[in-house]
Amino acid sequence: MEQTFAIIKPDAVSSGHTGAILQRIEEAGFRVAAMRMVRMTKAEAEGFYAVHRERPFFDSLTTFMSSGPAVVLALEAPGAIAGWRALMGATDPARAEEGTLRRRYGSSIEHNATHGSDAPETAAFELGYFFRGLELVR
Ligand code: FUP
Repeated sequence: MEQTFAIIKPDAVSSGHTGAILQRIEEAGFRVAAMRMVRMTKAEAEGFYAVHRERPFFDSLTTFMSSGPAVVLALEAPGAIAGWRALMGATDPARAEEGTLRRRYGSSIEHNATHGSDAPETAAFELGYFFRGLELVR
């Protein structure tokens, strides 16, 4: 069994798509091991995306991620990391496959509705950034 870290980003929360995305998550067979609504500060968003700090989109991305409430999740399934990235689709919604969450709910490469860890090491860092061990419910 594998765990991954997911975010329903501020664009999807503010446009009222939280419930629909959670339904897709459950229908796809993920177990929700932890879930919380957060309003990140700019500094918290910068810490989360620290690997991107040299990228030209860093300031805009972290401003967006701290612009309103988001939902953070720990998702569990066999192959959860790759499975959740497949359900999300490509980073740019315009390039994401039909039927994926980013295609359906994203509106730009920045406002792309969802986040998912890309590897076991990033999943471990990202889960630990938002959840204490005690919050991962069995
Ligand atoms: P992903 O792993 O699919 O979330 O994509 P990346 O790690 O490449 O990018 C992280 C986040 O940066 C994306 F979710 C959206 C944002 N981003 C931009 O805003 N502009 C870009 O050109 C690339 C990424």
